[in-house]
Amino acid sequence: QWDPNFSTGRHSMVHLFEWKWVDIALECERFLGPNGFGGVQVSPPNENAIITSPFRPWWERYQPVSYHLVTRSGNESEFTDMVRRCNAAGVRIYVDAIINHMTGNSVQGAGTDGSSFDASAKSYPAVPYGPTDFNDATTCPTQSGSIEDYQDPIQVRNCQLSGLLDLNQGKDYVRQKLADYLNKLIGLGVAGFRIDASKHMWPADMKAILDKLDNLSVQHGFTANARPFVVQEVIDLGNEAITGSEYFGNGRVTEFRYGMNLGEVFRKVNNQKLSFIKNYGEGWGMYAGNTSLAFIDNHDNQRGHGAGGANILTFRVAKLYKMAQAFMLAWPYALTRVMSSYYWDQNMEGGSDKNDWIGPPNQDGNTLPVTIFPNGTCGNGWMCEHRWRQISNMVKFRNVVEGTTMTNWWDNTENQIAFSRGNKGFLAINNEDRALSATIATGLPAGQYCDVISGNKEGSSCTGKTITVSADGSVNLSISNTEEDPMVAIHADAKL
Ligand code: QV4
Ligand code: CA
Repeated sequence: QWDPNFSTGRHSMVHLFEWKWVDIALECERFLGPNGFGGVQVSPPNENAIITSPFRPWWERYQPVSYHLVTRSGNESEFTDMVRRCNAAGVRIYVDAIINHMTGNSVQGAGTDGSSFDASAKSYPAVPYGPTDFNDATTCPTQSGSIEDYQDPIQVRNCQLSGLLDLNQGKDYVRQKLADYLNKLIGLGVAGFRIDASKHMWPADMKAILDKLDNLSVQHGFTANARPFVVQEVIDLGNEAITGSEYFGNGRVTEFRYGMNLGEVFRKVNNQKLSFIKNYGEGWGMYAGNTSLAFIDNHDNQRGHGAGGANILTFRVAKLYKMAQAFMLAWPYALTRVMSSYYWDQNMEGGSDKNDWIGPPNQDGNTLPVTIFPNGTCGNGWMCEHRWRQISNMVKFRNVVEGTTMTNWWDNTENQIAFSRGNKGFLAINNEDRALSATIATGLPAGQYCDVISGNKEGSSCTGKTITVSADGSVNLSISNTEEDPMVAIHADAKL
């Protein structure tokens, strides 16, 4: 269902992509809990194929071998400990559930828990799955067995996505195995799931599996009868036979147009302008906010996989990225997810990154720990965008303004905008190549406020800019376009 089951007062999640369980537990206690994050999407915790060519790619984790909780992120006891500690810190855990398929049809080797499998024989003894548990020529209409035409819903569901052996979720045995796996996670205290490759499963089959799921566990702090949160990964840019709305009955759906369009707007391509986003969300034809998950980038499209293309904003274009994240977190649309990445050297050839496979920072394949410098940034190659002040403070902004509507929209018809959230918050962005200088209504009570983009409120002072709101609620605002972050954000909890 659609409710993330966050603890009170929290309203965003972060994808700690490829992090180890021990590091996520520490991050929940030392940063995410204290800074108002609602939850963490974790990488797939189930045993996956060990891919050695290329060497240990991030995407090996999208090739299940079994539902044993042993991967490069850690083992079952580490996973269990992480969920318990994060729940205790008020931070939920959402599992990336790979239930559409198993490994590639020609992948060999063993799994991360040592389990054997034989893809060519469609045999996964550690589950167990055998050939009759997979789609085949009786259910997939293509000769190749792969999806060939995305305008044919039967192929998209019953044939192989990039050669990944396609489970037949129409079978009770398969439905039960998948439900058993998800129920085990629920029993450990997990709050819900990001369901991978949902486009490639029939909504009714998914519902049959979801209906088998237990209520969330009360001893992990969930209210009685709480249902698991569900967000279904469906890439729907409006040009295929399958639409995200087919999945609304099961839970939320990823809204990829959100990040794709904002990438164009902030890069000012395709004649897009910032002033056009005054009705962003449903006004731009996107799904209803209460059934969507919004994000600027994800683990696929930050490296050219999935959807969004070259305009997707990532940590590599930090100035625009922070502006887009600030807008998303201040804007009253959808459930918001912040990406947290690791660095890799791109090798662009012919428009694509030959290094798009590179896995997490590692030593001989073993994922490196996340180290934290005294200034709060991360080492060992972890980007930690979620810890950037401009982003983490906007996660708090979203918490403060929850329940208010967007008011006082202002723009200069080009690339300077500002708006309020009721009488609780105010954001202004200057994406022009000249200064923003205007007197603008903030919706806020008169007083001095700390600008949470440039600093933090500490006691009764601000480590960044102090913004004065006049008696009539307006601000004489000037934002130079040459500032590191050409925007200002103030809110009720940052009043000095
Ligand atoms: C290769 C060939 C195939 C061939 C196959 C034979 O490309 O034509 O049939 O070998 O075995 C990896 C390799 C890919 C390889 C495949 C199977 O990149 O070349 O096929 O393994 O061995 C991630 C990566 C994929 C990766 C996959 C499995 O993006 O590159 O494939 O993991 O390791 C669509 C879907 C959407 C999907 C998106 C990427 O609608 O659901 O494509 N997004 C999700 C995840 C994504 C993941 C998958 C789905 C699959 O977000 O990360 O793909 O689980 O839009
Ligand atoms: Ca399928």
